[in-house]
Amino acid sequence: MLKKIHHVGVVVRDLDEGLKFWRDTLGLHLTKSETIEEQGVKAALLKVGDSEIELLEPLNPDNGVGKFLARRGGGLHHVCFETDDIDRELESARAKNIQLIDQKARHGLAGMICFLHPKATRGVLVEYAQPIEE
Ligand code: CMX
Repeated sequence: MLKKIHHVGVVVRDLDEGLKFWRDTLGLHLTKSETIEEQGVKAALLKVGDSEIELLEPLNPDNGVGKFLARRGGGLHHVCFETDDIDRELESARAKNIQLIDQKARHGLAGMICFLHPKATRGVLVEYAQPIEE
């Protein structure tokens, strides 16, 4: 079951510059920051109530996030729903013939994650995340 919006992804040109607004000006609390080579991004999660904002800086201009930045100049990138069973969620999406980006859940900043293709979701990139207890 999809439980809530876990985070909203926002693409920025420069993570530190992005933090100046989201953390320093708005006052959101930075909970995690990591370079995820496999996703080609530097990412940060900032808490707001029960949800988060995820900032993404592309590591190179040729990956999906890099092309998004070049084309749209940054801004809202994806919405992520939290689930307590990501494998079942993926199976359910597959059964509904929704085009998937990830055939299997993998590690991301928000835990185990997977993406549905924006072509199959009316133009909005959708992520599912199952947080990992730390
Ligand atoms: N929202 C909506 N549409 C998007 C999009 C987005 N965020 N990113 C790309 N698109 C659209 C493009 O506009 C383009 O549409 P048209 O064909 O109509 O022009 C199409 O998708 C293909 O875009 P592209 O620039 O050619 O980029 P790619 O196909 O190389 O990659 C995508 C697009 C979505 C498959 C890729 O970015 C991806 O796999 N994203 C998921 C992974 C990701 O974003 N990781 C970073 C987050 C890490 C984390 O949260 O942990």
